[in-house]
Amino acid sequence: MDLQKIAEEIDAHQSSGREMEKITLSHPNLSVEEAYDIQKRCVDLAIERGDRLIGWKMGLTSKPKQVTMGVEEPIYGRLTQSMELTEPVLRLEGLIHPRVEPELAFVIKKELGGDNITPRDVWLATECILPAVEVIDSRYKNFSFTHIDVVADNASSSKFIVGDQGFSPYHTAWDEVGVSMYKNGEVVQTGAGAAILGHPVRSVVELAKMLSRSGLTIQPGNVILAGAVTDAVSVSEGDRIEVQYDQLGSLKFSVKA
Ligand code: OOG
Ligand code: MG
Repeated sequence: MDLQKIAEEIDAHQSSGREMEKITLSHPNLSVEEAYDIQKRCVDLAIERGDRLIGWKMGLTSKPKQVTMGVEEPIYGRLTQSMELTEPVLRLEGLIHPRVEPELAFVIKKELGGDNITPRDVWLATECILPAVEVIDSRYKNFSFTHIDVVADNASSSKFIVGDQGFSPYHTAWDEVGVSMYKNGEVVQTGAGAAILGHPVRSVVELAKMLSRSGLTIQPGNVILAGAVTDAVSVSEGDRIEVQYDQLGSLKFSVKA
């Protein structure tokens, strides 16, 4: 099996914003390890074109999302510079069927790695926590995939935005932070930090452990999206999204063509 060829195919769809068939239809025997290998090759292609790896995301860390997507296991993906929105506008050009979800982002200041990491290690290595919104956009038709497909497609990573204000890791109990997401002024989702594996810190623990299986570590300066607090919501041109986080203020952006 030519993993590079599969990566080049997925990369072409990620770059052009055209949907594709699931890779498991034509390659039914791919393993999870091979899917992560394909993910890395896709991101390496973006890096060759001038992009830069700036962090990681965890996905499918909440029960409601696992049930919605039909994949009952957390996954990770790679975040690059070009995915970060630097102004509060989501442009639809190059996207297929984007969905938005409220998240919390950890900014890491010390290398984190190994398979015996604990929450304490994560606190010692965390510079700050930021409110965040992730835009996911599966390259697969109907936003439908298996575990292997979604891992290869970089865990549906597309765009993300983080707040300007960082908060100390000790600012609040992060599992108790309530989140409300509004679309065009109406509440569309509510949840709390505990939706992320019981506590968002556990998501970073899990990421470090998963990466260590491939000999990788979280680097100083990395940003980590810990996973969605609620189900994701579809957006289209003209939508205004606002997410309010208890004690942390809100994040807003608009969706344009
Ligand atoms: C996979 C990515 C899920 C999250 O926070 O749960 C994710 C998907 O649902 O397309 O980013
Ligand atoms: Mg997410």
